[in-house]
Amino acid sequence: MNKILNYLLSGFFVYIVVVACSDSPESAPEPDRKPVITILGDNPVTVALNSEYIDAGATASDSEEGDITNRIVVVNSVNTSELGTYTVTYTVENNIGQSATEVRTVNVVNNSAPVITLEGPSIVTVPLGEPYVEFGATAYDAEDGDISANIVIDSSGVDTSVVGNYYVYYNVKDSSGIAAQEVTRDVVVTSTELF
Ligand SMILES: [Ca+2]
Ligand SMILES: [Ca+2]
Repeated sequence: MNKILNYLLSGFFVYIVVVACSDSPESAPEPDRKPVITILGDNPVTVALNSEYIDAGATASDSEEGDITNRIVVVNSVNTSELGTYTVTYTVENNIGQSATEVRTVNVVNNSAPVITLEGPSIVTVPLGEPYVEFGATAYDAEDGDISANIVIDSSGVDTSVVGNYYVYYNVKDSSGIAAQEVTRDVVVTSTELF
């Protein structure tokens, strides 16, 4: 009996919440929603003084209009020749004039970026069906020294069961959060057929 009462009460409660939360009880059309910007890469991001700042960009979508990334307007104030904190501002507007804005913070610091060096050849040929064997890489940072152990190797795109050209990506950051320029290795999977 208590169970049934509880059940009825909880149902009633849910009903009250639903009614209280819905500002348009009659099935009015969903209001057109604002676009949404998604910043790619780190935010905030730390870059070395006098280095080249390459912005990782952003994407924009609108629930009614889909992908509107190509309409993003970027204002990039980053000056890597001067220490400081800068911003990259992304703004997008949808077809009915609703806009969205996101801001990335970029810290330019007096600290150098690490450098990645590949071990082994930069182009590796793998016979179809054979495993890809990783040669590895080393990373050196002027402030931190050898940070090879921190390299993140992404070979997830390599499929040696299909003939083709693939890439392995090598990335590392120093203790200040400064990323090395990404290094790639080309993996060529070739057919073993003989003619
Ligand atoms: Ca919309
Ligand atoms: Ca460093």
